Amino acid sequence: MDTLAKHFEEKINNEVTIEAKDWLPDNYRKTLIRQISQHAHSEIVGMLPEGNWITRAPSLRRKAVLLAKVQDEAGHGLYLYSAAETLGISRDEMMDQLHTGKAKYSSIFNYPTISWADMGAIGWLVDGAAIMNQVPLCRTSYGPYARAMVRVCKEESFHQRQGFEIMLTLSNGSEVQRKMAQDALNRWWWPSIMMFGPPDDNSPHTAQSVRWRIKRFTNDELRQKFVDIGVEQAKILGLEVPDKDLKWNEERGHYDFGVINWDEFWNVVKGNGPCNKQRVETRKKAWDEGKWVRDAATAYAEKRKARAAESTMKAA
Ligand code: FAQ
Repeated sequence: MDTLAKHFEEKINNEVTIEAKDWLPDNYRKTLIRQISQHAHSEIVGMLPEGNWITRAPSLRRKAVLLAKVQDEAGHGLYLYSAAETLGISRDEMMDQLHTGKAKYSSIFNYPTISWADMGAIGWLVDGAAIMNQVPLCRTSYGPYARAMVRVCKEESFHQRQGFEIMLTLSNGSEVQRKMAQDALNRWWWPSIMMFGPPDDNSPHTAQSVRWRIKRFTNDELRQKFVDIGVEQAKILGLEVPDKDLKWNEERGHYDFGVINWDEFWNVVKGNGPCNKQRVETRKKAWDEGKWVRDAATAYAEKRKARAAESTMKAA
């Protein structure tokens, strides 16, 4: 092993964060670009299912909260794209990969939001799953990613609480509202536990990512933690988790749960979920329609740079 690689390994083993200017093995860089850019794409595609309900929120308070949440997701995309850029990929390249299907985004955002209760279920379950996955990422080995995650997690906690509160209000409301909440739980539970990715014995990246301390837990470990917490939270809501095989296992100290439909998961990941085409089309349209804004911002930045250079020359 050459000196640079040895130094890198030592840093990883001693929990010293890797920074943008450090030497990195090529595959470490590639893995991070893949994971961080896919994470960023998930944040901005994730704005769409909830954006669908901003104009139909049931009160001004709910509308303001939802609007703020969706804006937060855009901010998360921004921190993450910026973190990925430190690894040598441009924003345009990442966008191209999203638009051409070369890069993935989370499977969960390919499901439709058909009732107001879905805003509750997404906040409670989807943001809940995101936090479970992302809190350990605050200790990921790449510094710019870890630091971005600290702020993201603070905001995700607020998102999770607002979702749970929507579910609590609905489940304590009229019979129709309670049914709406149960229906949302029925539709979002399984896709949420799929979010953690394929099982460990079918996850090509987990072992190496855990060795590099990019991932701190495996997909199955995080999924189990999420199920254990989610089932207890559903009890508080008085709702039933749609899994007849769910059972507390005294020996393991965890809930056993039913078999996940991995065919459905891969089908969605491959682009055949209920909303995949619509999501990518919407993103492409937003990108095309935003071109004039990017052009104007670039022209303005260039002009300022030229002016600053001119005044430095004059002063010299
Ligand atoms: N969907 O070997 P692994 C959010 C792919 S943010 C689609 O296990 P890895 C906030 C995977 O990319 C949600 N594809 O891979 C929010 C790989 O394909 P590739 C996103 C998936 O990377 C809330 C292949 O399968 N969070 O929700 C999925 O070690 C509400 C093999 O998988 C993050 O991205 C999936 N669910 O582990 C926003 C967190 N799972 O790349 C709005 C950071 C796996 O070889 C509203 N990412 N695949 O073509 C991670 O922790 C990891 O990347 C995993 C996957 C755990 C997602």
